Amino acid sequence: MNTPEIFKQRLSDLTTEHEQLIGRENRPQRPGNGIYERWQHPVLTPAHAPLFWRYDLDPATNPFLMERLGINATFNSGAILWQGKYLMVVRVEGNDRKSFFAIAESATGVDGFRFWDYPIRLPENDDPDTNVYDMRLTQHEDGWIYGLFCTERKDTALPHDTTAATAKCGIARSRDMMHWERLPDLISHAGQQRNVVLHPEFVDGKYALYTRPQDGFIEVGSGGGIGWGLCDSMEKAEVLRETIIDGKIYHTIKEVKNGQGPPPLKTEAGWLHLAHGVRNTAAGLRYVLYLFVTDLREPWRVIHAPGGHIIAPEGEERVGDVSNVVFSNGWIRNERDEVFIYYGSSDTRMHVATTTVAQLIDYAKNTPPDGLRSAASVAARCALIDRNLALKNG
Ligand code: M1P
Repeated sequence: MNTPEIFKQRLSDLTTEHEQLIGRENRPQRPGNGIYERWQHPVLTPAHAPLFWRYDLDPATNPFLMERLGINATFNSGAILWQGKYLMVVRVEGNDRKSFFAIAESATGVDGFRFWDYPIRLPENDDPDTNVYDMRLTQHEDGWIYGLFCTERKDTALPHDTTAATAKCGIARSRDMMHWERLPDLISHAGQQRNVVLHPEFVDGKYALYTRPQDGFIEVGSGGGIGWGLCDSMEKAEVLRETIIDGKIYHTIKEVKNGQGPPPLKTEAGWLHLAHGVRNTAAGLRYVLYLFVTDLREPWRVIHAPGGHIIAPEGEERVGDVSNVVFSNGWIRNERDEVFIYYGSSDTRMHVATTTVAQLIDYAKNTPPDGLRSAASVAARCALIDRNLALKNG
């Protein structure tokens, strides 16, 4: 084949493959665990990125139809139900390791996710971001949709360490998901900030934030845990005091660190929270998701803390750029009180698990808390066995 033919054939093959991937029907994996249904295929992969983001489609300048700007990963997405559509604000990472945000839309929430034509052109502020990632979307009662994300920059205090970064909470807001206004970064007074999430309602007339004060990526310093702080304004956001509401605990799924996932969902039983917990292993860090519930009037007070993880990496989810990780910063409750939990696996791709508010509340109330000792775990299991054998034996 000559070069124009190669170009034509490749374009046709790539287009067919891409459309097949986006049109691929997804199915729930049954019978599942009764808490949620995992879906068979990832809902978003790097291959979902439009061809026109990756290839120069002009045969004159790209006769071999080479990929010019590869996409390495599509993961850790914020999520929102917007005008009847399921939207993810995806953390897209190029081959150059820079992350950016782009919106992918689906009519069903479980398949058919297609990126909008352009990534979000997030305005920078005076101190440009080196890398931005993991946006949490909050539809606040003040009328704005806020996107809180991590902004990383070189740590200038350590000029010779090319890996040293500072992490802060960047803030943007929108009314239409298309135009984004950048606000100053959150000022906090306790270490670095990743995983900051805006509570959807005012608390005592103030904006309320879930924070994660920590000295470094692993080093906790004086902080660690999911914090709670109030601030007067999002236009000059500053939390003066952070109180840990859900701390790290020895020999649990959140022994090394944890962080709030998406904004909590308001239910009759309290605020439903999804979070990630991290422990260390000989094979490296292991990230899992867990659930807890806080009081409706006092969202900083944990009232149900089911023990253990609700979602841990399984199968292909266990392998990727950063293996053995599941991470969620987006979920959607629809008008039928169904909940779509979007989670990234191994910093590579996005998945969905579906459930309902009723199931999550049942899980939260009826899963025994972590007894923190093997003997307590055995006691909880024996209590279950006792009840079941009594049932069986009449
Ligand atoms: O690589 C795993 C995760 O690491 C960070 O999460 P955390 O700050 O809680 O450790 C984030 O960079 C996240 O994006 C990533 O998935």
